[in-house]
Amino acid sequence: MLDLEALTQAIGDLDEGQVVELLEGFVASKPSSAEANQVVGACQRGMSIVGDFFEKKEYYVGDLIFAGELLNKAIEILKPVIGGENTGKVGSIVVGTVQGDMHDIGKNIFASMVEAAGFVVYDLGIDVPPVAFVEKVKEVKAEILGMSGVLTLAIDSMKATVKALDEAGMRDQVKVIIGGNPVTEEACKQIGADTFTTNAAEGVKICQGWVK
Ligand code: B12
Repeated sequence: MLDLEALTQAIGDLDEGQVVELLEGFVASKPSSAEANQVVGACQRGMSIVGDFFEKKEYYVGDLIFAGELLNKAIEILKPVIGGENTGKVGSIVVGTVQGDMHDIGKNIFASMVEAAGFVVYDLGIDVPPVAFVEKVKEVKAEILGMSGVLTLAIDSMKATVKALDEAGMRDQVKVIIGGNPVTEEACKQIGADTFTTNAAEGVKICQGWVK
């Protein structure tokens, strides 16, 4: 198992060479998906360090952009080993980053993992307006809607989306899960989602439970 703290630190330091070396060694060791999920968690914590430096004005927007590219590269390396266990119980899920928010790294991680677990995934991308979520859920008769967002304003967009589902008379036909750094139990209640998580692997397990 690789040194998780060293990986978190290397991401926080934006040390691409070290990140790639650690991850390539890890993938070559043929890890279990549980170990791979721990590595995703270490990457996530590294991004929090980047966020803290940004808040303290030690990193700038250019560093955030680089961090985003670095994490996308990390996830590409990890893709062959991450993913929920494929239970063969498939369902369909619409995912997207909510209106006003361009952050898609966490959403992409969740989408890859839930797809690896056997779900049919309809990924609407970033900055998705409520009406687009509603139309897609209706079109593909999705069992689950997964919304992602990391900006504080994402909470309002998630709430507007659940309201739009309600107004379309569809709220009872679809389970709603939300993810991303700012989601909490309180936000979940306020939004009217069924559940929330800041851990993609946990999100996959919840979705599997829903389509049993
Ligand atoms: C990388 C980054 C960027 C990149 C994004 C690149 C990309 N392609 O996504 C870029 C440079 C574009 C960017 C831009 C901006 N950013 Co930015 N960014 C970040 C940073 C450093 C990391 C975010 C991230 O990828 N985290 C790692 C992922 C893996 O974590 P995650 O999203 O939580 O996902 C995990 C779980 O939550 C879960 N999950 C996520 N989604 C879902 C969905 C479902 C359904 C499920 C089940 C699970 C799930 O799975 C993932 C794995 O476990 C954060 C700092 C931080 N602490 O978050 C700031 C941060 C989010 N950004 C911030 C800001 C301010 C901005 C800008 C406004 C900066 C600017 N002045 O322009 C813009 C906003 C643009 C916009 N409108 O969206 C602030 C937000 C403040 C706030 N409270 O609103 C933060 C917190 C930095 C800070 N501390 O100030 N950013």
